[in-house]
Order: sequence, then structure tokens, then C-alpha cells
Amino acid sequence: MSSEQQLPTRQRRPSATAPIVDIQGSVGPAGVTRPKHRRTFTGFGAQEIKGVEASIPEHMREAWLKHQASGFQNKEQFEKEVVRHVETTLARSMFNCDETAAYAATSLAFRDRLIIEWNRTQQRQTFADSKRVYYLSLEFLMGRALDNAMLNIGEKEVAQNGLSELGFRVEDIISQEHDAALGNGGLGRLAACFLDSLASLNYPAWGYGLRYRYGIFKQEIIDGYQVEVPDYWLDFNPWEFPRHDVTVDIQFYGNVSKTTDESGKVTAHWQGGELVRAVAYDVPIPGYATPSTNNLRLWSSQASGGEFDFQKFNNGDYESSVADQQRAETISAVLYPNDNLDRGKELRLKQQYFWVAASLYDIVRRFKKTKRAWREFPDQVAIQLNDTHPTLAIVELQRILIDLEGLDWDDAWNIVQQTFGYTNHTVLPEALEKWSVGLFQHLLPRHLQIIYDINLFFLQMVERNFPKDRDMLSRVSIIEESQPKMVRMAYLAIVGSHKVNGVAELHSDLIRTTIFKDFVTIFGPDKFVNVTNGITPRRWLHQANPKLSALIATKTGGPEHFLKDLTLLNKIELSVNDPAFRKEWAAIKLANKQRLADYIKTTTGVVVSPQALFDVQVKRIHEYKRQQMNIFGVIHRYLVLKSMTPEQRKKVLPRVSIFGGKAAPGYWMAKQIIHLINSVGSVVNNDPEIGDALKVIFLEDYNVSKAEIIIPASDISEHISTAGTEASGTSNMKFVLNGGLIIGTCDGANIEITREIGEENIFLFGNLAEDVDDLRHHHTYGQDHKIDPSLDKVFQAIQSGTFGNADDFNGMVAAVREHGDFYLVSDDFHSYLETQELVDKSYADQELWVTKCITSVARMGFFSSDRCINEYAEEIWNVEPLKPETNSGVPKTEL
Ligand code: 26Q
Repeated sequence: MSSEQQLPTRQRRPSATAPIVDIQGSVGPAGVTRPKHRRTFTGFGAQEIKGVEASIPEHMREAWLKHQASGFQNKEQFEKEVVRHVETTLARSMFNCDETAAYAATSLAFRDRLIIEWNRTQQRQTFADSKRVYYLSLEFLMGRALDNAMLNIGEKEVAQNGLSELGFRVEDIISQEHDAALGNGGLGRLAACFLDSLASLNYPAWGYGLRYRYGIFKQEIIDGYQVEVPDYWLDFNPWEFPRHDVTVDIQFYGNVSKTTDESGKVTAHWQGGELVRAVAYDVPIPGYATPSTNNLRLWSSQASGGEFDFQKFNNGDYESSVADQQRAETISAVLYPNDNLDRGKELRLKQQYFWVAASLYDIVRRFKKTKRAWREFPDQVAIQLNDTHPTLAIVELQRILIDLEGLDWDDAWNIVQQTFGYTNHTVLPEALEKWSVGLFQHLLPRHLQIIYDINLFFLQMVERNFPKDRDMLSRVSIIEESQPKMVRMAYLAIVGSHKVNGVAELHSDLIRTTIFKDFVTIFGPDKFVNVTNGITPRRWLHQANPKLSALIATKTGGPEHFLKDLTLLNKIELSVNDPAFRKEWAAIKLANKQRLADYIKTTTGVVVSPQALFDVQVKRIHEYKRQQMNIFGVIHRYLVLKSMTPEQRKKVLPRVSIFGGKAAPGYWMAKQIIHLINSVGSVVNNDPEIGDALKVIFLEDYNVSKAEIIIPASDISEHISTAGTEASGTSNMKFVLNGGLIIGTCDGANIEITREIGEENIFLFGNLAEDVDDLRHHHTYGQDHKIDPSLDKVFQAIQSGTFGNADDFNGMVAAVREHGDFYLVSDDFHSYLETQELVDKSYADQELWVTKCITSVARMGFFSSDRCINEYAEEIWNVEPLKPETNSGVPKTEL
């Protein structure tokens, strides 16, 4: 009789052939046997389903099986769930169930549905023993979760009908939710789109990030100026699950000693310093039309001794024990609001290490439970670095392997390099992360030693292979020999990864030929690849623009098809000349514009006509993105209108210029730009001579949920960065996908959008990336820097006080006139104005315009983040999807 059979039933250990798995992805008990790793896993067979079931202790199995079938399948059951949550979970009465309570209860009802699939997905992944992807990003700009959950699960209609019977409109309930705004802009939203695609495509994948108490600040516009207000978003967040049992103590500061054993092997010991506790919070990530539900794990910081340091507390040192607690909590308190700017703040480096160390501990712990040999680590784990922010993960894994696990340097380093991939998102020098050696020495002394060793071995290799190029060593050294010495994080990321990618073709070419040129020479061209960004059509078409999605569905065989394979959009091109389709298309755009006009009226008080051309630029405010050029163009338009007779003005195509975006709080020039836009708006919008011919709107606090209203309403959107500066841009894709055209420079993904949709469907202008260096040189050293006469008139208007105190805008004018015009506004201004005129003319021909819009949407299939994720999976991660079972009683089958 085995020892197992002797146990009383209630204490019986689970079957030894099936692992116990939970959402934490942990397996138990140790030493279980499992199927061999397989490259392609096509789903559970009947036997394997039994395997998962068998992992549930016998005395729990019946209850477990009943639970699997729970959740709501129809309107009545949904309503019952909502009422139950209001009356029990929320401890309120239906008698006073307001929209807040209805939102909470609806979310809880959907959350219950998600949790079941979430658990199953983790069980499935662990049972299959498949390789997982870990996406490390300091930013996840998720936006709202409820609408997304409803649509991805496929039960929005049920909820809509149920809520309606309870007296609510589903839109009102959805809009109760506070955006999860744990990101600045493009990089953070890309991470969110990637999570959606990873789950929708059934890839075993986890995101790892920080659970900031404050996300990106809320922007208020007061007297035309940006004012920042903290974004405390965690009041009620039904989408996160605290895992108080999943904690890791993270070490900072301290010192390093070394010991040598009998065999002469030296081991480093990092001792002393300070401990901060990382606590896991998990967020379920549902896939679209699949039960697969992945996990986003966000770490929150706490004092490691629990609530207080009891010793200090008991000694009466109450204040200092509270101070310790606050210092620990500060680490995950706030998202840095800089986008594309590195400020070198100690707390930021602390955030990075805290998050990276906790995540790696978690990943390594999960791997160790499989009892595999260390060399198999890269077969089980792929880690993607979202920019250089998580680069310390490379050093941390090397430290774990050599200091804690006793591996040789070379074996460890091979594992590290095979595990990591690094995505670069910028070529702007001010955004490339560097940390001073002194700060590293203080905060992470052992990591600095390891970085020095990585650099030493790397430089030795370079010296061996390129003995003639003596300068090469200082050019590529991870340590910059400046005063003070700096650690170059991008170089560390390249050296520690097996693949480095840019995010659009031009950008990938630029990094290969400029900032990382030497590394291409050293490692060869195969290490440097391009993966052009993409966006999830579930959020950016189906959710943001339900009417257009429904119309497209009529030509593509239903939403579940084109939303899973966006190339099917090409079918709508067959209907481009179908009058009924075109009419419906135009009506939808008008309705979306009306929705935005209503929003503008409510939030700004300004009335705009939905018949006008809506011209939109919404994105972070930055000189390289050139919102200043846009507003100079608006001023030009205003001056032209003012010079016309009333009769002439009546014939002008009315335009609404819409801006939105946040400036980093310390970015003075960006704040000046916001101020100028608002000042121009208050003059133009109140000028009775102008009327509807021109309106200028600044929408406060641009975020994901506002983007969902703004983007579908655009006729033309502006993507007008100085050529070579915008790595990709992703809103360009969102606008075109929603039936808007774009005016843009030959930069980032604009170039590939042009390739896909055709030159005749995009308004390109301006100098090319290859000309930028010469133009800048000319500004600095040339004698004859003449600025365009139209721009000169714009400056004269600003400086004569037309838009308020001229001195307020001196800096912006001087940047162009006196300080070398680094972003080449004057060089591109003329061509920008000409192209805007072309936009007006084209819009006047509505028939042709609608043709351009339909054709463009039809050709946007390439820009799905699904395509993008499949490229990462194939070229960088070497992971395969793990399809869910189709016959295990899961309520919904995969489409
Ligand atoms: C760095 C150091 C210290 C503090 C903050 C930062 C920091 C934070 C955010 C640096 C950069 C960012 C964000 C960058 C970003 O959003 N880049 C955008 O990434 C998109 C996705 O690839 C591209 O489409 C955009 O072109 C790129 O600007």
C-alpha cells in the first residue's frame, strides 16, 4: 500500500501524474511527471482533460465541476448575477443601485466569468509545459477593462439587454470606469495592444509591470495652461487581484564580499542594505473569441517588515517606522511622466530594479519547479524588454545564475543571451538611458561588478575581432568614459540579447546605420531585425467604432472573422463603388463626428459643426512631433480668413482643428505649445467674423478612453514629426483604420502605411530623413537661413500680441528663428501649407474622399498587432500558440 492510500481522504495528496496549477502559474507537488516538451500543442485530448480534472482532489471534484459551469449564459442569469453582486458583494440594496454600483456589479459578474477561464488557461499552459513569453514593460496603458471584457468574451449584447431591463444604458455604465493609465503614450499602449493579441492568439504569455498608485497625471487646462492633478485610480478596481501570498523581498544598497572554496571557485555575496517587499497584483487579460485568458502581474512595494518595523515601533520610534514604510511604498507610488526623456533620477532606477528583480524571481521560481536543467531555461522562457527600462533584468539573471545557482560565467551568459530580446523605441539621444556609475555603485553594488565583467568580456571579444579599429572599444563600451562615468543601458541591452528590433522599417534601418552601427559590425546583421508595430482591431475598431465594425462585418462574414484576421478587410474594397455601402459609410462618419461635437460642446462649451472637416492631432506634446507647426498653420489659416471678404469666407470649407495631449510637467517648451494652442483657440473661436469657418479646440486630459471617441471622428489626422524622429507612431494606424485620412511626413510607420494603402490615399509632405543632417548643419553654419514668408507673418501676428501676451511665446518663435530650428519647422512649413490646401480641395470632392477612405481601410490588414505578435513569436521568441480545448465543456468554442 502506498503512503498516499494511507492518508485519510481529506488530506490525500493530489494525483502524482497531474500537476496542480493555479493562476500563479505555480505547479505542485514538486517532482511530478509531466508530458515531454512538445513544439506544437494542438489542444487537450480527452485523456489530458481527465488529467487536469484528476489534479483536483477527489473530495473537491464534484463541486469543482459544478463551478466550471457557473457564470451567466443569458440575460436573466446576467441580471441575477448583477443583483447578487449589488446585494451581497457590494452590500447595497437594489433600492439605491446607482450607476456606480451597477458598474461595479456588472464588472464583478464579468470578472467571475474571466476568472474561470483564467485559471483554466494557466492549468492548460502548465500541463502542456509550453514555453512562455514574458513581456517586461514599465508601462501598460490599458484604458478601460469592462467594455473590452464584454466584447472579448462576446457577451456585450447580453449585458446591454440585461442592464436595460434594470434601467441602465450600457454606455453609461461603461463610462463609469476610471482608465487604467499606467503609461505615457505609444510605448505603453503598444504593450496593452500586445497583451490583447497574445491572449487572442493563444500564446502562453505574461506581462510584468509596476502597480503605480498614481498613473499618468490628469491634465487640467486652467487659463490656457496645463495644470497637473494626481491620478489616484485604485479607489475601486475590480480588475486586479492582490496576491498577498506572492511576495518577494528586494534588496538595495549594501556591500559585496567574496569567498573562495576548496576548488578555488570564487563566489560573491551581496549583503546588508535595505529590503523592500514586492507584492503581486494580477490582472486577467481576456483574448477575443477564445477562452484563453493571460495574466498581467503588477508589483506593488511595501515595507518588508509588514506594516511597521516592529522593533522600532516597540522601542517607541514610531515616526521612523512609519517613515520606513512610506519610503518603501514610494517605489511604486508614481509613474514617471516623461516620455522620450531620461532624467537619471535615483527613484526611477530603484523602480526598475524593484520590478525587474521581483519579476525574475517569479519567472525563475516557476522554472525551477519543473526540475529542468538550467540550459533548458531559454526553451521555456522568452523575455522581451520593452525599451531599455528593464535592462537590469539581464544583469539580474546573470547574478542569479552565477551567485545563487553556482553556474559558470559562460554557461550563465549563454542562457541570458538566448533568453532576452530588446525592442528599441527611439533614436532621440535625450531618451537613451544612462545611469551614473556612482549611483549604481551605491544602489546596486553587485550589479555594477557584473556589468563591468560583461563589458570586459565583450570588449575583449571586440578587440580580438577588430584589432585595427582602436576607437571601436571606446565607442561601444557599456561604460561611457565621461565625467561622471555612465552605464549605457541600450548597449547593455544589445550585448545581453539575442535579437534587437526597431518598430518600423525606417526606424530599424536608422538604428542599424546610426546609433547601433558598430554593433551591427560586431554581431552581424542578423541580430538586428524589424518588427513593424501594430494595433489591436478589437479595441481600435470594434470597441471604439462599433458602427463601422458592424458595417465591415456585413462584407467579411461577421466580426469574429475580420477581427481575428485583419487582412480580410480587403473584402470591403469590392464594395467601394456600391452606393448603399458608401452612403452607410458616410453616415457612420457623420454620426461619429456628431458624437465628438457633442463631447466638445459638453467639455469646452464650443459648438462645432459636424459638417466641417475635422483635423485632429492627439498625442504627447513634444517638439519633435511638431504640434507647433500645426498651430502655426492654424494661425496662417486664420490670417488668410481675416484677409478675405465675408463673401469669400462663406465659400471656404469649414475646418475644426482639434488638439489633445499631455506635456511632461518639466518640459517648458511643450507647455508653451499648449498655451499657444489655447490662446489661439480663444481668439479664433470668439471672432464673429470667422464663425464656423475655423474652430480651434484643445481637448483636456487626452487618454485611451477619449481616444476611442476622438479617433473615429477624424477626417484628417496629423503625423508630422521631423523625418527620422518618430520611431513608428501607432495612432496613424488607428486613424486610418477608422476611415480617416492622414497628413504626414515620411517618418516611422507612415511610410509603410503609404506602401499598403497607396500614395494617392495619403497626404505626404516635407523633407526626408536623409536630408535632416544637412539641413540642420545649414541652420547652424549657413549664412542665409531665410524662413518662409508665411511663417514670418505668423510670427509677426504672435509677436504683435494677437493671441495674448507676445512674451509668453518668445521661446517658441526664437527656437525657429534664433536657435537653429532643430525640428526643421521652417524647412517644412511651405510644403505643409501646400499639402493642407490639397487636403481642402480633396475634401471638397466628397465622392473621391469616401473612395480614398474605404480603399485605405480595406488595405490596413497589415497593421494588426496580431501580425506583429506572430512575427515576434516566430523571429524572436520561438514560441507557439497553445490552443484551448474544444471539447471540455468550455462554454464557448474557439472561432
Ligand atoms: C526614460 C527614462 C526615464 C524616465 C522615462 C523614460 C521614458 C519613458 C517613456 C522614455 C521613453 C518613454 C516612451 C517612449 C515612447 O512612447 N515611444 C514611442 O513608442 C511607440 C511604440 O513603439 C512608437 O510608436 C513611437 O514612435 C515612440 O515615440
